[in-house]
Amino acid sequence: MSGLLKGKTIVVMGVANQRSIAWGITKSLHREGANLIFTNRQERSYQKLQKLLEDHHIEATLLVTCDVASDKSIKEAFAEIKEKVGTIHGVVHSVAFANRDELQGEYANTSRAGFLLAQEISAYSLVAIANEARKLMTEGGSIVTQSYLGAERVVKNYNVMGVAKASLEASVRYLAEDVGKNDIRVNAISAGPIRTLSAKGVSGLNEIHSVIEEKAPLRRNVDQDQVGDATMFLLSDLARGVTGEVIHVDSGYHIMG
Ligand code: N5H
Repeated sequence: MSGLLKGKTIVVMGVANQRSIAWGITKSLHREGANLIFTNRQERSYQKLQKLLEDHHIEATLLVTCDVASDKSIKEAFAEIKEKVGTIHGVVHSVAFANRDELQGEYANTSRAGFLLAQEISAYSLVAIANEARKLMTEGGSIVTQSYLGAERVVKNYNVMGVAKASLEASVRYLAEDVGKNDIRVNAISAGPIRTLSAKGVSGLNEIHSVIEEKAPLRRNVDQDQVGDATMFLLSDLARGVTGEVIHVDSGYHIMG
């Protein structure tokens, strides 16, 4: 441990299991000495998280229920954090959802309800969370979300999620302007493809991984730990001059024509 986050309290949203990007991030934040608060959608997910934390000898400051589809739930979660912990210095937003049947075929077939659901969970949630979290960031802060190249380019099958991530990345910029006056930074990591529970069952992942090995400058795929370290950097004071940015952690794949 080099203690880059010593004395900082960070809320991590989106750990489902050991393959979650948010879990890779958790390990990096813990290594650097952060106090960690976790949010989960359902209380029954606590057990899995608690086991992971135990296995890795990580002591959570607090576990809170938070359903990002509900303003009431978001408000209650941050009220509980305020009451039990007080000031926070960071938020990790690693949450997304789209209907599986809309992550294939033509984007043009996206339903109104499916479009709105992807936007609500994957993009609007950052807005609502930033607005609650800022009230607890009385010493300044850093908010980091997770995106993907499909926000910038057409990536086969990503479809409605690509449009939601475009909205998420634009939200990062608008939010950065709003909360910058309170010394709060907002940034995104655009990670290369990683096999997580969320993406389980979606087609075409194997092929995308081999293309990265062949074409990315570093000729290899990225993992949760690499995303964890880059996210840690953005949460730390090393990144104090960085806001409104999208950093690609993708072996350089996005620069290739
Ligand atoms: C081009 C690709 C591959 C195709 C698209 C993948 C999109 C994945 C993201 C969304 C969030 C996945 C999703 O919502 C799946 C759900 O419908 C079903 N899964 C679940 O309900 C599981 C159990 C839970 C845990 O998932 C969630 N989200 O709650 C993109 C890939 C190359 C890169 C990639 C995998 C990007 C990404 O955004 O994750």
